[in-house]
Formats: sequence, C-alpha cells, structure tokens
Amino acid sequence: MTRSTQDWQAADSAHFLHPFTDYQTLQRKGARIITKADNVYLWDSDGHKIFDAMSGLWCVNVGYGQQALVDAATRQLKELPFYNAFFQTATPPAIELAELLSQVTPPGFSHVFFTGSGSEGNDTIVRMVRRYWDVLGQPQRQFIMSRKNAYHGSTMAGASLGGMTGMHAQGGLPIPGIAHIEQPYWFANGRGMTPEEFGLTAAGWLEAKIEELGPHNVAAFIGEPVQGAGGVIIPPETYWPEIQRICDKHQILLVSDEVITGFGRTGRWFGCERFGFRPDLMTFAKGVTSGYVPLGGVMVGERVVRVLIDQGGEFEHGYTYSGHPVACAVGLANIRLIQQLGLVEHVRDDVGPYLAEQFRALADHPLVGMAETCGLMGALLLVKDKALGLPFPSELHLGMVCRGHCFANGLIMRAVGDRMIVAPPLVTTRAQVDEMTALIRRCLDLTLADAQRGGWP
Ligand code: PXG
Repeated sequence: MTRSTQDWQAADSAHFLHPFTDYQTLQRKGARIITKADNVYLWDSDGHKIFDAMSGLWCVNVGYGQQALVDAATRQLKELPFYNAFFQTATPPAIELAELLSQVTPPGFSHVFFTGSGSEGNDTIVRMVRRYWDVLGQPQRQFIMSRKNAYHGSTMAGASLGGMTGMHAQGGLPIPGIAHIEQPYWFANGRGMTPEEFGLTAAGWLEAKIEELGPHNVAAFIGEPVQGAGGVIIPPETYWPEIQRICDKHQILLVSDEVITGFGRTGRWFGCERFGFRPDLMTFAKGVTSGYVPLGGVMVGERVVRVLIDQGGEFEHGYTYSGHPVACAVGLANIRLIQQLGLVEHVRDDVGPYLAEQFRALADHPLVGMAETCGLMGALLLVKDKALGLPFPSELHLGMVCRGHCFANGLIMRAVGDRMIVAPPLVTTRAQVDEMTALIRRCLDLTLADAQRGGWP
C-alpha cells in the first residue's frame, strides 16, 4: 500500500531526526519525500519530476538507475553479505577494490584504509598522521592545519578539522591541536589583488601560521581542492602549488580531502591532479560508490605507508565496516563503469567546458556577480550591485529565496549564503546542461522579481 504525502510527513515528524535541520521549521513545513530516481532525475511522493543538480549530495556520479551497481550488490549480498577485515582476514571485494583504487589514484598511492564515510575517513586521517609522527619519534607534531569555511565531516574530528563556526559552537569544538587559516576565497578576501597574487598570499597564511606554532609542532595540512559545502570556492591556480612548496619545506604531511572532488568531479580522477599537487594522503567517500551504498576511506601514500608498515607495529584503529564486502563490490562496479563510460574524459573535454560556457552566459543576469565552474561543479554569486560587486544584506537570505524557487520549479540546487551551487551527475549530457541552465535562469528571474518587490534594500 502506498502512503500519502501527508501520511509520510506525519510519520517523519513523529520519529525521524534529520541531519543539519531546524526541527521546528521542518515540523511546520513537512519533509519533501523523494520516492524514486533515474539518470539525473528524481520524483517526489506527489509525482513531481525534479532535475537533481546536486547528485544526491555530491555523490551520485554515475547517475541513478545503473543496473551494474545493483547487480554487483545483489551478487555480493547472496555470496557473502558481511565479513570483517580485523584479525588478519579479508574478503575478495575489499582486496580487489584496494587494487583498483591504487590504479586510478595518482602514482605513489599503493594502499587504502577503508571507512564507512568521509567523516570517518577524516577521523582516520587525524589518528594516522599523529601515529606517523609518533612512530618517527616526533610526538609533539600534533597540530593539523585546516581552513575556515572548510567542510571535513560531522564527527568530532571531522567537524573540528572543518572550519564551520556554527558547528564548532555546538559541542565544544574544535578538539585540541587543530588550527585554522583563512580560506582562499578571492571575492571575499582578495579583491585588491589579481587572483594569481591572491593565491600566493592565501597560501602564505599557512606559512605564517606554521611559523607561529613552530614547524616542529605541525603534523599536517588538510584541504579540499575545491571547497564544496563551503560554496564551491575554487582557489586561484597559484594556490595549491605554493601550499605544496610550504608543506615540503617544513616536511608537513599534505592531505587532500577528495570526498567531493574525487572520482571525476573536476574532470580528473582526483582534484589534486587538476590543481597540480601531490598529497601524502587523500580522503575519499561519496563518488567511490556513487552513493549507492555507504563507503569511504583514506588513500595512503608511500611516505606514510613505509612508516606504518615497516616501523609501526599495531595501528589501533578501525571500524566494523572497514572494507565492507557489499560496499566494496559496488565500489568496484562503479569505478569500472566510470572507466567504461569514459566519464572523467566526458567531464574534462565535453560537458565540463560546456557547463563553463553556459555559466558564463548566466553571468549576464542582473543578479549574478560572478559565475565559476570547475569540472561539473558550478557557483553563481548573487549580488545587489554587479558593477561594485556589492552583496545583498545577509538578513535577506536571498540564496534561500532562490533555492525555494528552484524547488518549486523542479530543480535541486544548493544555496550557501548567496552562492547558488550545482554539481550534477557526471553522466549529464549537453542537452541536460541546457535544461538545467534554463531552469536556473527562470529561478533567477523569479528571485530578481522578489528582490525588486522588496525594494533592493
Ligand atoms: N569531506 C568533505 C570534503 C565533504 O564534502 C565529508 C568530508 C564528510 O563525509 P560524510 O560521508 O561523513 O558526510 C564531506 C561531506 C553540503 C554537504 O551541504 C556536504 C557534505 C555532507 C553533507 C552536506 O554541501 N559533504
């Protein structure tokens, strides 16, 4: 028996505490119930078709309805639904996925530590980099450097590494030994300079903070190649090579959080390849299984592997679901499908440049102060005055107004402050980019009409 939308909403309100949700607002409005999906489209419980321009939550890289992933999960569930990887055991899917990951990741990544999510992956990062320095006889190297407005997950360590002040305010975070520098967001922090100059300046903030803390106390630097949840903040091209130089100079481990940027999102297999840096460790999740089942992990480069394996003894860390066979079987099928469909090349050479072109065209809209893309991630900044680049007052919440129009018009787009962002599935075609940008334009027009009615405060 199918239940009505009101019935679903009542049961949802009565029993389900949602993540990152204002509970009173949700009780008032009722949740939107998503019931099925295919390719880049979702359907809700009232039968409305919706263009999912956020790939679920930055994860459904191969799109919905891929039979190969369904078959892989079904086969594995029948054969061996679970066995652990503790106590000197392993399962074939976990071994094969480890092998395949070492092939698709940049040279030097021979080993993987599996987790259940990106947050757990970043907890593993904290444990692993501190363990690395312990084994090397430098236990005072505790500090892990990160950036304001970074997102690294919602566990205690993930939220501490992240630079979201709202999250820190709830739960007494960050945990000790985490230090944040300012983000490389040119529009907010660097408009007096060229983006290239600003990239060097922003990387210089890392060096200044390292000097302040004492280089011998610093274990690692972690960053997302492009800040996703922070609003698709694309750093200037000069930024990452300079970060690399600074980490090398002080022998600090460099960690790339590839949870969003991994598996083709930027038009390379991993975001670090797009921005020209060589991390020692990489966190991944989301796109490894295209979100069909939960899986995450940490790719561990030679420098750290040699210390952990040759000198380390027991690493007292792990999760029940580290190397879950069903998740790994789906991961294998997913990566093979990305290869077969040539999705990384599709983003790099075809649909990524096409999205960039269409976003440049959207920049002529009176509300759009800046339009940027990187692979299949895009951001439009809503501004009050294009010529002066003046933002709207934040109490207007214009991004949320725009997002409301998107929902009402069959488009899922995220609002981060006044940055409207998209990250559609990598299977998106040019025709679907056209469909998406037409929807975006309509929603921008509706938002503009609201702003004009409100008198451009
Ligand atoms: N690192 C990065 C870079 C992420 O984007 C995580 C770690 C944590 O992964 P898990 O699997 O533990 O959620 C993420 C997750 C948003 C949004 O609003 C983004 C994420 C999660 C929830 C919401 O854009 N990214």
